[in-house]
Amino acid sequence: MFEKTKAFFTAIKEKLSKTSSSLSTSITEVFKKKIKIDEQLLDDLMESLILADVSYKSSERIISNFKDKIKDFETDKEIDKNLYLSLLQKEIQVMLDKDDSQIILDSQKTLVIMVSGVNGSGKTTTIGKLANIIKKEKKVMIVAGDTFRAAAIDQLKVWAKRVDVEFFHSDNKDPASVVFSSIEKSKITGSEVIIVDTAGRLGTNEDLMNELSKIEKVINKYPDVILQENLLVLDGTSGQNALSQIEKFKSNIKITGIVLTKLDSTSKAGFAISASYDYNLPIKLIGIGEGIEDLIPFDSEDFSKALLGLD
Ligand SMILES: Nc1nc2c(ncn2[C@@H]2O[C@H](COP(=O)(O)OP(=O)(O)OP(=O)(O)O)[C@@H](O)[C@H]2O)c(=O)[nH]1
Ligand SMILES: [Mg+2]
Repeated sequence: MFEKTKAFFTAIKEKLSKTSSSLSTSITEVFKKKIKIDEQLLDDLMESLILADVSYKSSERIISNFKDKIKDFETDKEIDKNLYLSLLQKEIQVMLDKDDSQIILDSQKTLVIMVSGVNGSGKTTTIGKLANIIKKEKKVMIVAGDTFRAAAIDQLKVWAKRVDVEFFHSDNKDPASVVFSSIEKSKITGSEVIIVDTAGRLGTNEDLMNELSKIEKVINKYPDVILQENLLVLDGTSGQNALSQIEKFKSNIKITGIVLTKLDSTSKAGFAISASYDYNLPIKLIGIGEGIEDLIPFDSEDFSKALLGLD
């Protein structure tokens, strides 16, 4: 369902070039300044990682494993920048690798994908793009669980039209009731995958967070319906702040994966390493633009290379 072509990879490199700029430039600068590996160089690398929004915990692990890898190299020789960059990249790739990074939709049951996150992170847009991918194999219904604003319902409706999938909304203001009705409706329409949009919320608002767990409970009541994915959408430009968003959402609902959006316009996505490593969450999809095709499966190798500006 989520296949990749060669043309696609070329496009990605282009689009991810902003993601790569900050970290790769600062790391390359570190290697440029120093010609030997020493404590100072390792400190400078650590600082570059932290400035690129990688958490202290993740940065420490990268540097300490990197140190282990290079301990057999002769440190008094001039450094081979490319070799070291590729060792760093592999360390980062391992931290981004997760067994469950794929969205799998091969069940016979009705599968629900719930999408949440803070305001403006890219939830609704992601749902439109995701519906466009899934509809190639399964009958999709997208559900306006963002009952907060009429404009939010309209925005999702426009996406439904654009990608030509079924759209469900209700006048009921309670999102859990809307989801309940959408599941009932799916039994009539034969929809196999239900994607639920939710209103943007800060993880600090307890009432709104309870609303999300109420939706989870409604879905879990049906034996023939599975909450297959509970995706947290993080704006790639939000830097370290994204990590506190993870913490708050995770303490209220069972997040199954992360969607990183706006990677076409940010150089602050270093936090992705920590999202994966510190919080043990797979990054499943990345958003690389506002267009219908601009949602792709996450690839730890491509992403870590883009971060370090490697081909
Ligand atoms: N460049 C870029 N823009 C994006 C991407 N994803 C979403 N956007 C834009 O970000 C803005 C917010 O996107 P929405 O999908 O409305 O975000 P949301 O999380 O549903 O917002 P609320 O419902 O208000 O909480 C829109 O202008 C989108 O076009 C992306 O991957 N790249
Ligand atoms: Mg929205």
